Amino acid sequence: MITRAVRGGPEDIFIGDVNYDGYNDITTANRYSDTISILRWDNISGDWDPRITFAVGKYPYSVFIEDADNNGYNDIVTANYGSNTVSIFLWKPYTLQVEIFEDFYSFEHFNFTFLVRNNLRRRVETAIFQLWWNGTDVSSAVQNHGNGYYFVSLEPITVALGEDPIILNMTISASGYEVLYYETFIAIDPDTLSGGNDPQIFGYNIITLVGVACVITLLILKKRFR
Ligand SMILES: [Ca+2]
Ligand SMILES: [Ca+2]
Repeated sequence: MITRAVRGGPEDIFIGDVNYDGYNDITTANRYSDTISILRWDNISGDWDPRITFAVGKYPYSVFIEDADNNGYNDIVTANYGSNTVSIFLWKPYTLQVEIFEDFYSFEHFNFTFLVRNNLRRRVETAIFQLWWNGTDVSSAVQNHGNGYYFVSLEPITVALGEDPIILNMTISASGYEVLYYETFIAIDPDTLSGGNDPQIFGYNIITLVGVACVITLLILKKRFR
């Protein structure tokens, strides 16, 4: 048997997915402390996270998890015997964040590893990418490497001085999150790639920036100081 502490006077209990991550959690209505306790299941650690406590109305007798406002996300409601009220906690979806964790450029491949986390910095392992490289759908090239890492190898497109950088844009979705749109502009000067004789140093001679103006400015500066 496993025991977990909650707040004073647990009167009712309900198991349901309170944070819409696909895993059921435990919620109790705590009659004598006018609170609910939530134990969220953490599938990475294989245990429940420490309890979260929320104040509700007086003498909560029952708690229930269901989508109360019909937006597709579960909410938590309690019936409060002592105050003739219900307390309603509406679920607010987490937001996704993505960053380029690693990149590598050569004449054969442009390789990227993206790290996907939520706004609580927790890694998201169930993200689905829609990815366009220079306007071409390359979504099927994205590989899920686990632990929030997603790898993709793209056909190289280089950009000479004066040409526009190449857009890499994507939408990232995962259950329980609002869809995220992300884009970056990539300008790799072919001179930069051919400048190194050792392919292993290619990854260091790169220019990756967000924003067309910045990229072009830097390319010009780079040429000037050569
Ligand atoms: Ca859950
Ligand atoms: Ca809802």
